[in-house]
Amino acid sequence: MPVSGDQLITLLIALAATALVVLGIRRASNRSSNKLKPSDSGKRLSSRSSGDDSSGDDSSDESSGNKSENDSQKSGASATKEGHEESSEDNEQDLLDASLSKTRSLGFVGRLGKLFSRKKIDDALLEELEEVLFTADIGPKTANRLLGAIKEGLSKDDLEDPQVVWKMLKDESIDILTIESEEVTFDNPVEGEPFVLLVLGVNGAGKTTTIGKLAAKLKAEGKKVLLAAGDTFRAAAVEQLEVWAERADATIVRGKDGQDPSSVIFDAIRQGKEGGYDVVIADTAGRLHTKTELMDELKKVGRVCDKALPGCPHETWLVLDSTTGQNAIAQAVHFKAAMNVTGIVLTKLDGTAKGGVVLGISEEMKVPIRFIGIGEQVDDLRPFSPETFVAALYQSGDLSGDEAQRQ
Ligand SMILES: Nc1nc2c(ncn2[C@@H]2O[C@H](COP(=O)(O)OP(=O)(O)OP(=O)(O)O)[C@@H](O)[C@H]2O)c(=O)[nH]1
Ligand SMILES: [Mg+2]
Repeated sequence: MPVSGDQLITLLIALAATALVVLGIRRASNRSSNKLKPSDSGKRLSSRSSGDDSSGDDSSDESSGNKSENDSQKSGASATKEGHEESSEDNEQDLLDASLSKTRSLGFVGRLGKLFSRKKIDDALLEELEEVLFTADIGPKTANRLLGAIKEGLSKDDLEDPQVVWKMLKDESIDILTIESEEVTFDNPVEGEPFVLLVLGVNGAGKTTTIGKLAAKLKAEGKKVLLAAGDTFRAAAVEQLEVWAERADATIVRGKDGQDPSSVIFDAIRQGKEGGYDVVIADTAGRLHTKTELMDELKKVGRVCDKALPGCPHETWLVLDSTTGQNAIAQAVHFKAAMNVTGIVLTKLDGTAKGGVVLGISEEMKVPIRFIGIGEQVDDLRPFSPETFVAALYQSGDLSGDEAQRQ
């Protein structure tokens, strides 16, 4: 059949259009299958994480992805880890700095800072220093020690330099807070037996909250955790621990209301052993009719722990509310006289001006501070480090920049 010129042109146009459509579909399918390649999606992620979000161009996206891959290969995994560690250390310091801001502005460090902002230190200033230290929340024993370090440890020339005196205060504070002790790893040296931690403290100090935070931390480390609801005197106390157990994904052993706390803790330790748990944390009552009754009850708990599993509790921690200032020091002394306290947890350091109480407790008790509570959330429990704490505590008085701040 003869074909006219017009028909030929229409046919060619149709063919060309079909070819274009086929090409377009192929390209599109290539692009989408490329997107699904794991290597490419990895590159995209790494380029995003390096902050290169602005470019919508695929090629530059890829090249920055390759570059960061190569860079990370060059520097190696350890460098990346160090980077993370450094930034998390910075975060920790920032968090603590924020928590202690009231102690620095309104507490004794704030008052000291005002004194030392004067150009020269004279006898009048030393007298004022004495007054600030002795009226602070650190207690007279610690005040004496700090003052003694300044008066006896520094020469006349040293005393004229506020920065030298400030550094002496920091160094002596680190000394006060550094109590030699073995690190607590929450591992029972006896295979197949749980590590048992007994938690004490007056009502409202933050025992249950601390136990919940700690349980979550240990669970995140892969440990099997059992909580013992040993505060059987208040129904609400058991319920509170139950809420935390759920939050931390830990198991809880609870008795009946009014059941003897020792028997609940005994059962929990036994169940901890039989059930292959790594850690048992026992909550206890914070208030009974009298202080003597409370201490007798706690002593009994201690004895029963040893019956359930000889040698335990492996650690006995006293939880103290830092907002109570010197009262916390008095409580610490009282508990230490009755129980073998092996660690302190200081709660509510966020938002208190009485952070200096940490020094008083350490000097008075000579028991290591294990953790500090800086909020009500599950991750607001931090391991205590004297250096980090002192850096945050005395920060505002550092006059010579970063180096001095981090000393
Ligand atoms: N801001 C702040 N609040 C805290 C911290 N730790 C505990 N709390 C709060 O303090 C209050 C008392 O805490 P609990 O854990 O119930 O104290 P407890 O020692 O178990 O008290 P009792 O069961 O009455 O003996 C709660 O409202 C907690 O949320 C902390 O580090 N910071
Ligand atoms: Mg409680």
